[in-house]
Amino acid sequence: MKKYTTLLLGFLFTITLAQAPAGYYDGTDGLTGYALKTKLSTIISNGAQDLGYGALWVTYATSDVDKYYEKDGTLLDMYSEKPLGPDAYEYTIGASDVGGDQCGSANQNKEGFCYNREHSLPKSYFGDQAPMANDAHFVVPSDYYVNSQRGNYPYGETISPSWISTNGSELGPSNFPGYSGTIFEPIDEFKGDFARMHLYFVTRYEDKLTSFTQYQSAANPLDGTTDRGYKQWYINLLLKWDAQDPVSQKEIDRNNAVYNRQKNRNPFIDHPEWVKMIWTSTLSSNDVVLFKKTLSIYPNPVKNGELHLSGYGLGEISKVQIYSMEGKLIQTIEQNIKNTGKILLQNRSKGMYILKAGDQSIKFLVQ
Ligand SMILES: [Ca+2]
Ligand SMILES: [Ca+2]
Repeated sequence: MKKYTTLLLGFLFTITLAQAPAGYYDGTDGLTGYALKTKLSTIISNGAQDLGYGALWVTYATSDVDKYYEKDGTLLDMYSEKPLGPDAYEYTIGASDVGGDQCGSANQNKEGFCYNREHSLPKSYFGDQAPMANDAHFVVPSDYYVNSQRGNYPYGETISPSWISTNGSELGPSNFPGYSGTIFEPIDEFKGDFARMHLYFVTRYEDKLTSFTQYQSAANPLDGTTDRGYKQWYINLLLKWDAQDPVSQKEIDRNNAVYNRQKNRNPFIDHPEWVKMIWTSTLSSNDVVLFKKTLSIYPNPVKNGELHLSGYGLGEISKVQIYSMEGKLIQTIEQNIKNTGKILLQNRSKGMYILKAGDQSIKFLVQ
């Protein structure tokens, strides 16, 4: 009985932490569409504090700690974290003069050297102005080198990456309907996290969006409107990512930690249902099927050099290729791949690999 009580208390505690303060979202009842968005914009702007750019380092010490993967108290960097582990490197939180790995003035162009502050919505899209530039709800800690590779490219999806980071984040031409320029694709684990950050941005800064048109470019997904906020292809992308990677405990904790610092919240973490109540996707069901990744690998991690592929459309696939994380082709399997059919790996070295079949890429770990 005592055990159940403890479990129940733990459960209640978690739920309590996940909630916004009583009354925070007062006035939203019955609202939908862009009227709801405008009300949320007022709510989350009210009392929001701009702590400045330097304060982000301090915020990260509570908002971006790995309590979910290695659970080792190192920095949780979404551009280098490998959910299946092991990470290629870990960062100690804090400035270098106190033993941390925060970037200083002598940064090196390689992964794993230091972490800095990444505007997940590039700062060039809004002229690097405050308070946007200092907002921890979408400015996150990330590896310096991956951050610099990403540059000012919008997020998107690619099936032919020109560059892949150690955790599988990709740079390449967009394959997402409606955009064909270069994009940066974070790993699946964090796609919803970034989608909800970007939906927060066009809600929090709704009254400033028209002024950002002076920074407009083909790569900039902001559309200059106060309501929808982004070009339709980008809304389609964010809604897809929001649906495929729902709110996690990591995001709930992060929302609370940022709230404790800058006194405003991301409403789409507190109320995920509001995303679809405000925005509408124009992706046709064909597009959704075309871009739905249906193949899966098991077991993953792979043991004994044997992996099995399963999923829709396998019968039409006659070639499977396996790549290293650096993009080097390791093995080509040219045979009719049967559902749950076995593939024997020639290279059984431990590490992360990518399997490509048709237009799909799947990452897997060899143990
Ligand atoms: Ca980690
Ligand atoms: Ca996630």
